[in-house]
Amino acid sequence: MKIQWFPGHMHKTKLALAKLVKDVDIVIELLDARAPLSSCNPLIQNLIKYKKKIKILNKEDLADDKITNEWIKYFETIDKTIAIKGNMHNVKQAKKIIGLCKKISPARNSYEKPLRVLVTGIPNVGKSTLINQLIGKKIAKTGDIPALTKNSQCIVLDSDFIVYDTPGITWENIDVKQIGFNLAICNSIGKNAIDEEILALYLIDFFKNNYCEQFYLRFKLNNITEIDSLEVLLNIGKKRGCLLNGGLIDIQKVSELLIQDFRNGSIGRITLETPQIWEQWRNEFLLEDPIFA
Ligand SMILES: Nc1nc2c(ncn2[C@@H]2O[C@H](COP(=O)(O)OP(=O)(O)OP(=O)(O)O)[C@@H](O)[C@H]2O)c(=O)[nH]1
Ligand SMILES: [Mg+2]
Repeated sequence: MKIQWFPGHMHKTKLALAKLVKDVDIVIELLDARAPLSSCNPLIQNLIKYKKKIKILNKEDLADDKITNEWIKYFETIDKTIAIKGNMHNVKQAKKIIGLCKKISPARNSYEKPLRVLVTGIPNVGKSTLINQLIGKKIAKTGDIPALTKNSQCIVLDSDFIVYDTPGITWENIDVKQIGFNLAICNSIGKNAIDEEILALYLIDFFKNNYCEQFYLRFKLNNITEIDSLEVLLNIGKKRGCLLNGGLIDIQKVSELLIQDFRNGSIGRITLETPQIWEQWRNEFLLEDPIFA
């Protein structure tokens, strides 16, 4: 099942990024810590291949800390990239990131030679939020909707430090179902690109093998491994009062509720993929690792 979500402004962004990348000293790429390699856009990897870069596994407050550490190690050893955790609630992170950028490009430190930093990544991963943190003001528009930022924006942090906020970008054809679904679950794909019921059933299948206890606790369920996923979804709907007239379960409503519970961390800190799972997919789907694109 191919997922296609590449709205018009992303074509423009693709061209703008290609141009901008040439003019900056450092690229900060934000990944979603809950799906680090699914959120590693191959199109971006291609553009930033030869640049100094920092990968930030953002929204780490929503992800499984142990697996985030594994991913950090993965990017540092396999990709030889600086990788750090990102969390908008961490008030110290702006200072740390600015310090890191200055350390990477020490020569760019004056009005004549300002340090130019580009922030990029898939939609809704937290780019504009990070920019606002870096500059200490709410200049860039933020919100929990993929593709909120539609145009690139240059913001001067200091006379010697410039940051660029850019619109989130996906890639034309997301061929592997798991990647598309993980991106959609993390709310980085537009609402119309995939049906919520399909997504909710996929998520239940995931919870049958991962984080079972947390899932059971959240929805007051018993063992679900032997139960059909639709049955589980209907059961959650019943418990949560997602009912239509006549007492039927409102499948759309319960699907949205389940996905939203995942997105806002109500089920717990969950990561959808590990380096080991990625290895399996790579063999199964003959995937090229996006970081080697
Ligand atoms: N839990 C959590 N939420 C975050 C974090 N960073 C950003 N968000 C939230 O994620 C949503 C998207 O943030 P934005 O900064 O608008 O994302 P963006 O990458 O600029 O999105 P586009 O412009 O649409 O590509 C907002 O609701 C933010 O509050 C984080 O570290 N943790
Ligand atoms: Mg934005």
